[in-house]
Amino acid sequence: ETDRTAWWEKARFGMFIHWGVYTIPAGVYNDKKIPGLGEWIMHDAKIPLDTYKAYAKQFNPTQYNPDEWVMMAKAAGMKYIVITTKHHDGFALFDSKASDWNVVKATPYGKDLIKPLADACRKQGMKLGFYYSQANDWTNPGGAAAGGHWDKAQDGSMDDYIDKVAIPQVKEILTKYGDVAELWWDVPTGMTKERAAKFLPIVAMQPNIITNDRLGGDVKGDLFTPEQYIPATGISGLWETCMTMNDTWGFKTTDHNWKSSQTLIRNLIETSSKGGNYLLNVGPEPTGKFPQPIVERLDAIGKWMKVNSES
Ligand code: FUL
Repeated sequence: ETDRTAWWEKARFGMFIHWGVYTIPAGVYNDKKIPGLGEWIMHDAKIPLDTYKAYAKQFNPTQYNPDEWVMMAKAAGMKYIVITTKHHDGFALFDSKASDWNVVKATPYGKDLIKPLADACRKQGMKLGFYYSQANDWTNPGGAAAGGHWDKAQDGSMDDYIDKVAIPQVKEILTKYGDVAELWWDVPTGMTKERAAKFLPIVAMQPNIITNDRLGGDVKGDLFTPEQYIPATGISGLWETCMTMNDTWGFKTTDHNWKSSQTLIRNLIETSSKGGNYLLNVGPEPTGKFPQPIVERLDAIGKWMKVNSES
């Protein structure tokens, strides 16, 4: 334990939020149900860039109420939130000068989604962390795609993408929204040591930030990140199990395979008893609302926490 990580080690429970333009197709493309993760639909269905980008014109989360989100997380006993500022589809949920494929420029909503969440978290004493897909970017030219590109418009130099999109955007999210508690890199396709090293001076602009182990290029980070499982005992470093409530991170209309509240509570108990944190995912609808099964589960967890947790 260090001063920097002490709060995190006591936290035990956080909320992961996956949100973006993939909530418009929500698992269905050309009248076909696309199996797999909702946020991977562009990749898995090989949707052309123009077609996928057009979904943004329908992304209008007028019911977005970040104060309510934070209240729900808090009531469930969660101590921090990590939200996707940009997932693999390249769509930025924040105002960005580095790419026009962002919520302000590309959607009818036209407003930064991260700023009001950061404000709500600050007001309610909730820590806020950012997920950022640094390597996989399926719409900004030159961005990597696990398995290769499927549209000519994706072609370009990955180094240019890193220098002109990823680095400036990470700088934006780490300088425009106040203290950032955690930085969640993901899927380091094509991430060499040289490319990874370029991010480090920017990360250092948030001296108290906690980073995960997915930047690539042999950079270790603070957190080991078991995905969809709880590891055996005996892990020495800090670790954070992330997990979905159904079978997708991003909202899908076709996924009803929800874990019971009892299972989720048991997972939280098992994770914390083994010394890890449980980062439990919610995938909001395109309107900005949490799906009802999620609201019910957060509520049930909160009721249990009220009786059984220290704070
Ligand atoms: C994975 C990603 O590819 C998924 O879409 C999701 O974000 C998960 C937490 O990490 O590796």
